[in-house]
Amino acid sequence: MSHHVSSHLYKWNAGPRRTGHKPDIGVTMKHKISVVLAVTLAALLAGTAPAQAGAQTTVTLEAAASDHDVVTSAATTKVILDTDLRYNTDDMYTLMFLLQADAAGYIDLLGVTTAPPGVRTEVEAQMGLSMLEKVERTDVPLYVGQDRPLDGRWYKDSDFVEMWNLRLRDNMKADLDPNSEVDYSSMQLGGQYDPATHAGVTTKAQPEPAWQFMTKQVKKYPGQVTIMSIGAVTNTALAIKHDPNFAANTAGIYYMGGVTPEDGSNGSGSFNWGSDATAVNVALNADFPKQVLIPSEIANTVKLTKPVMDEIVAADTPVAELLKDVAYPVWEANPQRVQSFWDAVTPAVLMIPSITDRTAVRYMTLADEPGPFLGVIRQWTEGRQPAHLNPIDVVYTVDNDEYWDFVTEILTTNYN
Ligand SMILES: [Ca+2]
Repeated sequence: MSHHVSSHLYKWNAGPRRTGHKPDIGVTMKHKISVVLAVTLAALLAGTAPAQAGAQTTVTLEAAASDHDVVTSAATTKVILDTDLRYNTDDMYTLMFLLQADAAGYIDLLGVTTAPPGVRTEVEAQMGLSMLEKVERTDVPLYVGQDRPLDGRWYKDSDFVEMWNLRLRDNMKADLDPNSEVDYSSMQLGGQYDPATHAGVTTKAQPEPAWQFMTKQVKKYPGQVTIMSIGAVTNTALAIKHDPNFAANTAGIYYMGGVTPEDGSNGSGSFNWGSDATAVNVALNADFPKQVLIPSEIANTVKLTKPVMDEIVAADTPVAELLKDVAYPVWEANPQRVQSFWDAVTPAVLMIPSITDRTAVRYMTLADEPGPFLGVIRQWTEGRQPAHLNPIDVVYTVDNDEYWDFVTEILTTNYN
């Protein structure tokens, strides 16, 4: 749990550490001042000083105050984030969003698992651990996920890859030669791999594979764990295959996945879903109590711009400091920059269901046989679906004003 981050980039002082231990005192807070008073009072009752550095805090907050209609709380909503995490991507913002939501008491973030298809999951883990150290949140455990698609056969078939002119990512290339060693230094990481941001990272990933963490947590907290799947669905599919009760015992799954046109016509697996179509079908067909899909098209309307970044980086929170150091320079260099915010819409839909503008129930499956249709999504509207398919709640748009207001509130509030 040490945080000897040697990089000169990260200059804030480590303040009092929050702890991962958050028993519920069963009080609904209306105002932040009440929260502070309640913490002090409860700490006094418990015979401890409030919020001292390194002290085990003996109280928790039901939830911080918000102008938004947040329906979740840490007591009822535990989240596992399954992510192809890299610096300066929407996955990084999603993690920061969830860390702050956890600190606010809106959710309980149980852990982070790394997923394809961003870069190799070990590299994502390294980036994730460095992010968690930099924002002083090493209380959140990180697990390495499986790199290879569930059904890796088409990646192993070089003739097929060549015939269809497929673009292979590095993890897929490695799969073509199972004996090859991974050379991280030569990986094409889209300019996102910066050795300086990895210097001095001492936190280790947890020894268990991602899927096992998922199954254990769902067993431990039946009906309370939401899987937030913002990469390929490989780890979740493995959890389903290892534990037949897994899906039914979750609270549900929220995906950031394929392209699913609102008119019901065929879609595509796109980045997240297309890289492991077999795994997506395993999950879509599993008996989750609830499945919510935020498709890629959401990014057509949800864009991060500099005025929002200006507001975020002006805040005095470790999360804001991290974003200021690693993300803000590109906004300063190009004030007109617009960044798609795919994955980071997902936490808002979970916490504020009323933020969705247009939704519909769809039934869907992906073509998962090797061939030119691999990854194509066939979807059905309500009443026309094959009987064996599960309903998926698809979110087409969110209220942009409310979304950015909530994102800004979450990322700029110091909840400690
Ligand atoms: Ca992602």
